[in-house]
Amino acid sequence: MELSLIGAPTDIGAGVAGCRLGPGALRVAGIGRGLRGLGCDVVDTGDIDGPPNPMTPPVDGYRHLPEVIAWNVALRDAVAAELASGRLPVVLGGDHSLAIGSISAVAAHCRAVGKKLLIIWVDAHADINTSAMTPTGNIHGMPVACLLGHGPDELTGLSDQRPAITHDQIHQVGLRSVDAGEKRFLAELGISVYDMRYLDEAGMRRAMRRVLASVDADTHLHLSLDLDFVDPAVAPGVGTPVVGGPTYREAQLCMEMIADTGRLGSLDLVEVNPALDVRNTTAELAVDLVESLFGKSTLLRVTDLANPPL
Ligand code: 4U7
Ligand code: MN
Ligand code: MN
Ligand code: MN
Repeated sequence: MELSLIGAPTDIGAGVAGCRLGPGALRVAGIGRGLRGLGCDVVDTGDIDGPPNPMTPPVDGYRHLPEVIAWNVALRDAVAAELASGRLPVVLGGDHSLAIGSISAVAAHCRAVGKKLLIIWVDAHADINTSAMTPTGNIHGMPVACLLGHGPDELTGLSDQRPAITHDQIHQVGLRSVDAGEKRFLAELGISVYDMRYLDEAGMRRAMRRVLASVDADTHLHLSLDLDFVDPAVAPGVGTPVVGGPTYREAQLCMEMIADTGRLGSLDLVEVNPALDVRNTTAELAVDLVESLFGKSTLLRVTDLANPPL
């Protein structure tokens, strides 16, 4: 597997500063070393550039819109370049607004090469706010809406077509903090959501079996991994922690089941905030999860997807 790490050191879309330090923390935690240890060919392309965070209040429902656009244009181009050279981009965020640029590039690439794109959005939040319903104006709470065509033209138009993706191309897993407007919008759009209530009752395994049911040889899986997905007792270094998340083991299972498909094509690692962390715990957790995602397992295990274990 040929991977390219792309650092995007910004918290331009977040409410709390600090995840601009995420790429460095992930490197210190050994993201490159861990993936090379699994036999991957890893190139660290360094960090992309963008404007500083002015920490100003929202204007017309958006905080830092011009700066968010600049970062996402740069990331879109960097991700597109790696995909074009046949490498799997691993975005080291940075806040989750970066998924707009990242997934816009992935969606265009999939259309160009004739692959089916499926996005797994793993998060405590739905990130489907618009400027009319956002409680904060923070654009890291809006990437899903933007990718589906609801948002400012400069962000909804970053792919080869608008909208970049359709509602049936995304599954959300781990949600437990969804704003009132988002609840209505999720239902209206018919988005597939496996929230914590579902995971409590049916389990991570059943959720992921359903998420991955349509995956075939022509599928490109994109994982957008917001570290606030994991319970804050395990992942304290995030700007918007929400109690009641998946355990370490449940998060690992989620990654392992994606790994078993062999169809992962691109990855966002976002919302790690080293300024709020305890001894780089959250970046180290992210590296752990990513190792599972790229095939680390306890035993030599061969999974027969046609005949899964009960
Ligand atoms: B993250 C929030 F209001 N919904 O829109 C908002 F609760 O990328 C939080 O998932 C968004 O971490 C969290 O600001 C964005 C808020
Ligand atoms: Mn989140
Ligand atoms: Mn977000
Ligand atoms: Mn998020």
